[in-house]
Amino acid sequence: MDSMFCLLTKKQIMEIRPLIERMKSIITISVTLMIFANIQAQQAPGTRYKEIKIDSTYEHTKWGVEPTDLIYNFAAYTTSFDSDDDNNNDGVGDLWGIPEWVAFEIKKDTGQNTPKYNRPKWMTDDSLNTQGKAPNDATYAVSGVNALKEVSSDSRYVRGHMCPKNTADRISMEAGYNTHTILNAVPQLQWQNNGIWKSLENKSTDWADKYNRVWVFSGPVFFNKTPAVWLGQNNEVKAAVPDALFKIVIRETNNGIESLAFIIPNIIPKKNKNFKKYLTSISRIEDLTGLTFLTNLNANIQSVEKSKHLNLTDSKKRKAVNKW
Ligand SMILES: [Ca+2]
Ligand SMILES: [Ca+2]
Ligand SMILES: [Ca+2]
Repeated sequence: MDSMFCLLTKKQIMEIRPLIERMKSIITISVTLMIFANIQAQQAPGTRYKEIKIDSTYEHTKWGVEPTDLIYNFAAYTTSFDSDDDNNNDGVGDLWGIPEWVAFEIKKDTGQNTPKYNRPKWMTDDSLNTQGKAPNDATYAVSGVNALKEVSSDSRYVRGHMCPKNTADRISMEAGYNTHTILNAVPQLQWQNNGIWKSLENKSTDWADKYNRVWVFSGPVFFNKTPAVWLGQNNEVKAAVPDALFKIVIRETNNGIESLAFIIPNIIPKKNKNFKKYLTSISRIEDLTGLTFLTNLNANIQSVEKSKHLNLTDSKKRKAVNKW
């Protein structure tokens, strides 16, 4: 009986061996596909950058944001650049030539001094530029009008950082250098960029110093979800000019999070640096952009946090910001 059982088992094994081999190759192919899909989900940055050293103690997308488009991870930030998907749901794909959101964590300044270095030149992403998806210098030169003395340098569109260079310099020179990419820039009116926007950026690093860590989401807002103004002429890749910029700043507390959300119009004159007046709710930004924030928090906490600061009076806005 025993020997017959052994014989049968061996025979059975021989019979099912081809099946086992087939299953092994299916598993190998599946694992390979899964690894490939993971690589696909995160885009490979071009060759122009300084070395990208990812520091795993930074959790740029800790609180979650959806949807994602072309995702690039840098040391100082994560960016989701617009692909040829349909942004405004009119059934036709569109290319904005800018990121849809940029997420970054800012840590307290440790006093570790990144040596001073020359402000880098803006970089395009060669691969995306060749595909007609990312603008280059020529696109932005449309608004350069440097030869026109009548037009001051303040009243033109420039590449505005979403994750600021100063913030990234807290990590390293390479991290700061790698903020000067089209993957981290939207057209901003220079006086807005250098005025109210800069004040809010500086305040964000101050908050990181005060609270050890803060997290920022930043990106473009198009009223009615469709760009009205574009940079770029003839065959240049176009870049959509946002009507406004959003910035959401988050800090962790003992019982959850606190957040401040702003929508800053792209036309605020340089002398007006009062960003407090532009405090709004995260829900308002979600309505305008179609993005969903704080997706890593449970639904109840999300809805409480997102409805804060909606339709406050100027004096209540001031109080809410001053509490930070
Ligand atoms: Ca998109
Ligand atoms: Ca698109
Ligand atoms: Ca469309």
